Amino acid sequence: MRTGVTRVLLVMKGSGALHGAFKIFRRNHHSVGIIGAPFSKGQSRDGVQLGPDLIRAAGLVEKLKGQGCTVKDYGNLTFEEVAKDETTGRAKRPRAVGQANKQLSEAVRKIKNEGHACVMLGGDHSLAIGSIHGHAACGTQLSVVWVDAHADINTPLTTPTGNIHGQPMSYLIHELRSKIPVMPNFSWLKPCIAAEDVVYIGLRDVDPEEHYILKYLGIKTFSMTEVDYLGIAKVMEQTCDHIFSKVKKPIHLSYDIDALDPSLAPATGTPVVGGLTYREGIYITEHICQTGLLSAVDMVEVNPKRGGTDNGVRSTVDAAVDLLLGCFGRVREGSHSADYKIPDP
Ligand SMILES: [Mn+2]
Repeated sequence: MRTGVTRVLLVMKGSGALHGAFKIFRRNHHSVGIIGAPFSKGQSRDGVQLGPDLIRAAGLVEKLKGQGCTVKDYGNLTFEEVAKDETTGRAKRPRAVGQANKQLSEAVRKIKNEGHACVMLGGDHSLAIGSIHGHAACGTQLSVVWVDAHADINTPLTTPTGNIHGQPMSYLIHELRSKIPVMPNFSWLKPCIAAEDVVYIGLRDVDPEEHYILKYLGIKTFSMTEVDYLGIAKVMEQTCDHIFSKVKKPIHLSYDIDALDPSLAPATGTPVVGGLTYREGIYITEHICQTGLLSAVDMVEVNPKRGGTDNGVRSTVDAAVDLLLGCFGRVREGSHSADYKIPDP
């Protein structure tokens, strides 16, 4: 527990004031380990490999420290070029994606074993394969909260584009194991997530095959329609009811910046209109932080070559930083140290 700034929060749980029992969450000290994965081969647009350094340049480490976190930056992974990387099934560049994710999995496992909450800065969303695998390799069963405009659950045989950033969930979920063909450089990977431990938030561009898979597996989803209908507070309440229904497991938050509306976060490879507002996006992180169970976060698909304008890029990167700050204790009401006193004249 952090000395100094530890506060006790009163958070109302339940669907209404009468129904709600008050639940006490203690804000703990956050020890954060950051790993950059400047990788872009899970899709075909140049620029997304610049995400990690851009997010750092916007002051992520300093700002996390400024709100009382301990931060260790593990730097960026370096990835070797793969000379011949033919398509497998329909999946493009499987060798590069498989190798990069193997490296990332090992890095994330190390960061978790050293006791940090892991922040993975992407790079494209294919990196969730290694990030979640490495996190799960620490031995505990995980819950995954996937915040994204897209479901990213095509298999290498259903994918309409071939881009593996649209497929990571299919490799990770136990129930899809028999649907995944043998892929070069993927032999290290075993599924590590149960379909019932996954929740999606922000969906609005789902392929028919993906829609079938989500229904077939009974995965909990909150598309933008549910966000509109329920409001983000109820979405988060129901998200936590779902992932905590049996046992409270550590949470892996996989945040694709394209979940946010493109008016706010245009610098991304596959923007889709009608996304989360800044406030909804931040609320998700605040709520998950308050569970005390956030164990790893991916922040992916920031692409400065897709922003259109400097302002568009800046707005996207700033949003990514603010989301990460929300994950680790920043609250909009402000905060103060426990020993603060108003100065006497
Ligand atoms: Mn995604």
